[in-house]
Amino acid sequence: MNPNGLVPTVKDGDLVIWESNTIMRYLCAAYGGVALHPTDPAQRSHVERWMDCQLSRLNAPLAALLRGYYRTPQAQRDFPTLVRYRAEAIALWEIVERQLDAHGVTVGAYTGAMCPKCRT
Ligand SMILES: N[C@@H](CCC(=O)N[C@@H](CS)C(=O)NCC(=O)O)C(=O)O
Repeated sequence: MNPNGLVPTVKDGDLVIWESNTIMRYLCAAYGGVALHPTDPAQRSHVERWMDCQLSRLNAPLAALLRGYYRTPQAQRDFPTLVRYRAEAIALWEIVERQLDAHGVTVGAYTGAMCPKCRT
């Protein structure tokens, strides 16, 4: 269903949707997810910056580690490169950690879309 052969891929009736952020926006628009994807431009920017950050930055070193370590036979692994990807991943996820330390959530504090558990 997905020309890239990847997940996630969602089928909603006749519509096939791929790319996780597109799926998220579609589900929010189609099924009343305004709390997760606000219409207010400023509030929406808080959500979308993390979506874009995940897509453009956070995922890359983890995907490289998945391919270079778990999907590469031990004898063929390029450990200096893997160590660089690991350091890159840690540095990026520390940004998320700092956001969580400061606000408890990545975006809910700005949009009011915190889950019940987060509010307690
Ligand atoms: N940018 C795409 C990335 C999709 C992607 O990389 N999916 C991975 C899993 S997270 C996948 O299907 N991998 C198949 C495989 O590695 O065999 C999205 O956000 O949906």
